[in-house]
Amino acid sequence: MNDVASRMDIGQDAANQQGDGVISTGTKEYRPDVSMLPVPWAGDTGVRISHVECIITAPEGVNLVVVMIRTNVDGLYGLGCATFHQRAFAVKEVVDSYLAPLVVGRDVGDVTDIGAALRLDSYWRGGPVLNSAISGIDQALWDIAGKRLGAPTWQLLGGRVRSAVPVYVHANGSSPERLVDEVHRRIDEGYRYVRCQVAVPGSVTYGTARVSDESTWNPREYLRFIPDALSFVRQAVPSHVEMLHDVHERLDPADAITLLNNLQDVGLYFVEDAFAPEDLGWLKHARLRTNVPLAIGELFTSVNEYVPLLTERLIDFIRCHVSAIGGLTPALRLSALAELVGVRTAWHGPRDVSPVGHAANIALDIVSPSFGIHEHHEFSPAALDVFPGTLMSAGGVVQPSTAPGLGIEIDLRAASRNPPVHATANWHYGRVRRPDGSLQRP
Ligand code: GCO
Ligand code: MG
Repeated sequence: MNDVASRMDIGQDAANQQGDGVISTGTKEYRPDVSMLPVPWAGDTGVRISHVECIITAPEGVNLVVVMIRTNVDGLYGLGCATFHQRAFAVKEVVDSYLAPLVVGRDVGDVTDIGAALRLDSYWRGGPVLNSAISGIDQALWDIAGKRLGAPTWQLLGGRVRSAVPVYVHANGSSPERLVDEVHRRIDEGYRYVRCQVAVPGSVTYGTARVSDESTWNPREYLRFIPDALSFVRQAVPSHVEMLHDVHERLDPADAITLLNNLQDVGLYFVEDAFAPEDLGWLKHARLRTNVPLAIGELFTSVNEYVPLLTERLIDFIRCHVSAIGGLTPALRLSALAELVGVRTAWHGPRDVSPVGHAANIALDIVSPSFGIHEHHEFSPAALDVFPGTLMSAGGVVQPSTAPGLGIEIDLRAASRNPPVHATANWHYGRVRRPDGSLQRP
């Protein structure tokens, strides 16, 4: 097929829907017939992408980025999570200026090919900005795939392998005693898995206090303090309740191994990010010297980074931020590899993953034999207004939505009542310093 002709045909189709040959993607205008990627096959579904919009909203003071794909079928649209809250406006620019022109006019059924084309079109692949933008498109197409067939997306991914998704929530304490109170509060709410973070005297501790300009972090104090603190909590909490802990890469690698050894008898469900992405070479050494279950990977931005960690069984749980690797399609491959090598998934699910992203995580959890645990965030009423259908937990588990697609809607009026926060609102990861003034990696 003649490339230019096919571009023109498909472009013209999409353009006709707008009536003037020009398609608007929020802030930008472009002519799809000169920019769209052609495909050497005819559309299978007959349903085309007609409009792409990238929405940033901050109902909880954190910028959530969501891509909305409209189609030439009245009322048929999809939503995908593209949240990288530290660089939200950069993601929107990529969607508006680069990805929207490439996908308008494409058949909505070409989910895998569209994602691959977007990844390769920039020549340099990956990175959290590009991947988050691609994830927004990818998840929105999976949402549309479900809606077209009138089925929840998770049914298209292979169907249930479990009756519900057990979740963990966060408990933070200003002291070990306060942390025990918090964990009990979580138990009373029905949770059975709790991530435990506790303030270290003299340090502004990850998970327990807002980082400010004067934030200091003393890794050696943390190393000395945390094993006894977590042991104390362990003894005060019923044994059926699983405790987790996030180191957030705040130790030198040799100290991380010492910490893991000292936590050996606490019986944690997993210890997260004991090593920074720069220090993964230490995992082999950690494996030989401790048997504490290791969770890692929320900072990874490519499925390929996981391959040696999985095939060499260097970690126990994958903590991938699904939008940072490009969406549901790559995450499906990753969960399949995890299943083959006996590693479990624990997709990253803090408040800086939108309700749409959480629903995508739940879709993966309910269909994956490799599922381990789901990180749950209890969204506020303001977030529920923006995203009707947001999944809530009950009795420590989340049920997947039975609505077609991912099951999450967006109320655009509510979104505009909760506009983005300024970029500086998230400028704190470069401000945490050690007692000698040097920077501490987040
Ligand atoms: C977690 C995380 C988050 C991150 C945050 C960064 O395990 O939930 O570490 O709390 O710090 O997502 O933006
Ligand atoms: Mg973490």
